[in-house]
Amino acid sequence: MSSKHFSDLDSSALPNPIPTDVTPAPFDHLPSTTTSSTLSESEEIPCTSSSPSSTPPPIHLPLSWPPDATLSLQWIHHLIAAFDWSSKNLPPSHFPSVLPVSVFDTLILTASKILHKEPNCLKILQDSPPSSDSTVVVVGDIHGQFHDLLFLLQDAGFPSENRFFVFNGDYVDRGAWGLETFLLLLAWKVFMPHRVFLLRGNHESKYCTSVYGFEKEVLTKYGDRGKHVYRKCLGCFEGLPLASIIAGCVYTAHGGLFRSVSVPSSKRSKGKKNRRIILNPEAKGLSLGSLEELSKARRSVLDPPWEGLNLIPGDVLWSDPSMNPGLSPNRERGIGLLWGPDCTEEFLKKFDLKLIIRSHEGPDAREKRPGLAGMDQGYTIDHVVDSGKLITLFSAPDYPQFQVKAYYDFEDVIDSDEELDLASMATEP
Ligand SMILES: [Mn+2]
Repeated sequence: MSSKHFSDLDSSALPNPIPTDVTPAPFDHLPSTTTSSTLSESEEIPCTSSSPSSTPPPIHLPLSWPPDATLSLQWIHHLIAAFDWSSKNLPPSHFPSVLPVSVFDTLILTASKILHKEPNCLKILQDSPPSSDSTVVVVGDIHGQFHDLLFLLQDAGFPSENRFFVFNGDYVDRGAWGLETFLLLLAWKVFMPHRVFLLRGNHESKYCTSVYGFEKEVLTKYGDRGKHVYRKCLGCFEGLPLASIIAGCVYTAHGGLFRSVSVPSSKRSKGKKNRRIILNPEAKGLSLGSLEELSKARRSVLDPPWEGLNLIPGDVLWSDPSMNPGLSPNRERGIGLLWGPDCTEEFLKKFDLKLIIRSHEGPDAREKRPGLAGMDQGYTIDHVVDSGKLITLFSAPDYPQFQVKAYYDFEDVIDSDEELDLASMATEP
């Protein structure tokens, strides 16, 4: 595909966002990322092929944590070169010879500490003057397509003092390099915590990663230390913030809008009988939640609940727009909501916003959604209302992509995460 699968916020919504003084970071020492080799799992470390990607990167492997404990741009270049090379030349089980568990531990601990402290809804460029020449690049689902992430970073330019990135979740599952993708993003987060922002997707959860490949990928790559690595990843997922507001006018989240969970005091005092009104998602009076409610939600859950009182994380991560007006339970997915153009208008107007950017629906999901545009260009404009627009953004081109054997049986499991298997989730400890 030739189109961009990410969104440069170069609309009038943002103040003067076109950078003039930034050139893309050099990739010239890296092996080509435009071709991808097919790799069999039995392959030994090849160093004799004439393929350019077979040349080991000019860095020392395994990677080590910097002695002064401070990540540098050079360290990130090394990480990229090492992951790009190993993804094309090493069997997955040799991954610890590239990134030892001890280095993984330090990276994920350092990143988790930063992420857990962030608020549910990040405020990005909040106080930026209108003359700011900053750009914000918003990225949709990546789903383990590491080489596409490298292309995207090269094409948009690396994060920098005036180039911000907001990643809209779904880093892992389906693609074969979810670990490389997530770890590179964590490294950027540690290196530039106020320029790179990582939101949670519905796949950053225990349920999804156990069905769609990431757990198996981690166990394959880290062997007998795999369970430890997988647990640390789940702990980090719990810390990911849910949403962002950019320059006071753009709301971004993986799924999108969310319900109000506030209980009118008159009902609360009536006790148990009326509590059922809140617990039943099909109850009348489903209404849009506020940014204040979003800020108070408890996001540290392995799997966002689809019942009970803590429903906002599940809505933000799983909901979809609809062309039908109103808010209704998302029966296709079994969790989250469907919201109509009237809700988009209500939300934008109430919070003085111009744009909603959400992700979550790839080409396969969109094929089954009559009335909504197909995901062939990487984004769709779904709602156009008085106050602004709603965009769906998906950044995994040619998805689903199986350049190497996927870590889940894509013929056996459901072909989209449309139908959340509630029975299976309920049995999870
Ligand atoms: Mn998703």
